[in-house]
Amino acid sequence: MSTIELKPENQALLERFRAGKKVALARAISLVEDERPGFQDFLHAALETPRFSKRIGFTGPPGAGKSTLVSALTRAFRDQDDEVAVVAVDPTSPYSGGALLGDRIRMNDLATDPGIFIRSMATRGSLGGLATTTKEVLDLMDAFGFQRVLVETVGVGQTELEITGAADTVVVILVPESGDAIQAMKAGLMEIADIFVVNKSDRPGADRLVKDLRLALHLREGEALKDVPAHHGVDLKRMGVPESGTSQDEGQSKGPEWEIPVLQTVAHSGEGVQELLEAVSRHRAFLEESGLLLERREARAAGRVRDVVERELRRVAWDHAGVKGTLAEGVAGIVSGAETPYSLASSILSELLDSGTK
Ligand SMILES: Nc1nc2c(ncn2[C@@H]2O[C@H](COP(=O)(O)OP(=O)(O)OP(=O)(O)O)[C@@H](O)[C@H]2O)c(=O)[nH]1
Ligand SMILES: [Mg+2]
Repeated sequence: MSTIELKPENQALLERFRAGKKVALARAISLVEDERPGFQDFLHAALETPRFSKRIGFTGPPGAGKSTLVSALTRAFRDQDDEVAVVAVDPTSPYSGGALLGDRIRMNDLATDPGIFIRSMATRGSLGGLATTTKEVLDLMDAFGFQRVLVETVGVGQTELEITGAADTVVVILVPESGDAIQAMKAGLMEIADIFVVNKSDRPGADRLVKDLRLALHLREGEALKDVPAHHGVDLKRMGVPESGTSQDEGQSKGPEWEIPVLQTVAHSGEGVQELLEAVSRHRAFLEESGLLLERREARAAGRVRDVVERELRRVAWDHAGVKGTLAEGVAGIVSGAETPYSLASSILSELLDSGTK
């Protein structure tokens, strides 16, 4: 791996970052968020020695109690002496472009503990999706050496599904008000949840939702098995053999299985938090024993590479002087009918490919 020489100020920052200075971490995050000169080199240097936090993602509808639950878990992890980073990812408001929610304030009581680092960030780019920058910030948290990184994202439709790519364990938080299990199924939450939590279990309807979810999970499992041929299309979450483990499965190792638990919590009183903590540990053990942890890390790495390549391609394309000219000159032709967006795009692509990538 090539060692890149950093700008002197970034080198100094890297040294303080490696020495575990929280101020340096905060600076490094700004460097990355603002995409300041040399930020990619900085990330390269910071990630050269791989380090992995135990990452847990929390997603669910607005107001489900995600932050309250994350706070409670953070306290529990601190009791085990783990250093914890919390990243709260807010959706970009289509109206103001700013962060909608002030999680930092709600988590204030944790902010004085030096073993806790809290960062709120607004997503940029696609609504609710995890921006490349967010993933880079999470990588920085790993590199800094936190034992735990907790990521909170607001589920606002399909877009929360990206949390699977960023976390080892995904906790989906639902509340009695958030609708029934069918809705959860439709929203794709069954596919991403490693653990379901029904929070606000002090409210009516919680038991019902728990029952529905358990039933839906069982049905889904039944459906999945019915369609699964012996060696293909096996749900990765389940890694390996169907429950019945018939003789058709010879040749396939009988790996451990994960049954998605449905837990109940009352986040603000701490009820159920211990059970959640245990479920998270069990899932961790499962990830390690099944080999799924490695698989998820590799999938995440592939995604990160794609992100970086795409960002660079975009930059190279739109910074290219020739391309700028072709675009500026060509648009009038589209309006007049001499060109179409496709013919102009094709000229631009030829221009880029002919000139290499610089
Ligand atoms: N009754 C009840 N209220 C709760 C529970 N957990 C959280 N709350 C309250 O629900 C409100 C929202 O809690 P948050 O933790 O901010 O929820 P969130 O999911 O992080 O919200 P956003 O980040 O805004 O989407 C707060 O007023 C909490 O005190 C619970 O178990 N029962
Ligand atoms: Mg929140």
